Amino acid sequence: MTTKILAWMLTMPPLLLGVAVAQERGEVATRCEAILAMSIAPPQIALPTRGARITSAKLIPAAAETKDPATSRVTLARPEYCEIKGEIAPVDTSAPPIRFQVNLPTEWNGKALQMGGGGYDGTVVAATGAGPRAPDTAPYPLTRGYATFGSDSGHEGNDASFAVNDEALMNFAYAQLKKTHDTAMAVIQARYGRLPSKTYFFGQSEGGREGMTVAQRFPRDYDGVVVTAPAMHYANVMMRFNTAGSALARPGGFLTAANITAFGSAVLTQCDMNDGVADGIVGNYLGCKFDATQLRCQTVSAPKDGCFTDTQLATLNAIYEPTTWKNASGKTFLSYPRYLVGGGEALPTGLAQWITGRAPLPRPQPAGKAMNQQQLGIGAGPFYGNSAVRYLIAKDPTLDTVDFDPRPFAERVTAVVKLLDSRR
Ligand SMILES: [Ca+2]
Repeated sequence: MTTKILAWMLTMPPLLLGVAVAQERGEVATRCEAILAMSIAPPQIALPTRGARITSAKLIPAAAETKDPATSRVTLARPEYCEIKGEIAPVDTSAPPIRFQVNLPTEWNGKALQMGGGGYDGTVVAATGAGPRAPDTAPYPLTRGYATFGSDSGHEGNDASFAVNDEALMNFAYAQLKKTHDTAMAVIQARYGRLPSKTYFFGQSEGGREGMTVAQRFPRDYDGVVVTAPAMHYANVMMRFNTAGSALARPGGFLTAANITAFGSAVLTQCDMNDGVADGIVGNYLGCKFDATQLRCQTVSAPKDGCFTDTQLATLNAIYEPTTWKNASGKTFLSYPRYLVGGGEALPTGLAQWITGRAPLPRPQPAGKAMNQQQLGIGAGPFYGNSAVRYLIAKDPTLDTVDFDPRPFAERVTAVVKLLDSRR
């Protein structure tokens, strides 16, 4: 609301004041709904598309903070904003569209924020909530007046099955970030009559890779990028997950909850004091030279109390060892250093969530969508890794990925790494 209108209203009696507010709200709603009629032509988007269309435009009223009595989960206050949903049409008609959402606050601070996804993406990032690792009570970016936007990255579903389509893979890798950005800029221009003075990107994990990707591929579009835990070596992360999943699926190779507890305790025993303070935090994780042999069971025939058999120690090694990918002639075409041991392994968000889950990958492995992470209780990593090998690399939804041999796929792995990894 401008100062001029405010000054004018202060001179009016209360009844007329109500009428003026209603009129202004009506104008804001009309301006929002008018965006539904807009279409974005291919030249307005710097990478090839068949243009974008708006599928929904509605004014969302301001909402106060709420707390879910069942979960105690707090949803912070949101301001009045215009919610725009739409689709960017692919060039290849068999590729999925990029679905996006742009949120235009009535009280705009003149700036914009693009938010990234997670895992394999596959759901529209609404961008109406908190940024990554934001304090619980920090007002949402939208509430602070940013025009925010996000997308589903050009496919639906949090698995890699989209990757059998080249345009969908390129969209996921990087192109959708630019296409979504350019489309959102056209929508912002239509609503406010000008482009943002500053544009930022927030993302975590896969969204962090997206942030590093825009910084490397489209640096002129952004004034700042904020990322946490960026999965920059994405293809490697996914292939490594399959290596871990393979070790866990071998006979006797699975790690139990007791194993993980014992491992976490041993890490703290060996490395907590490296930083000079016994506080359960391995501050000097680079100095943690963890010796796993201390976890070996004394009586291999009767492992108990979380001790590790030799097969389980091999699994632990497989989870952390360096990656060396060789082609069919034995030449190394890609390598990555080992993972670090640094505390937090036994937290619920540690190995249990990311690597082991409740059960190993089943053998034989069910095909495609039947490989359901939740139903089968597979760790996130082995699930993602299986999906990566099947769809990103081999394009075979029925492939059993345990002990997958990448050698025949060296060319494809190299191409996928070039597309997906933020290492330009
Ligand atoms: Ca410490």
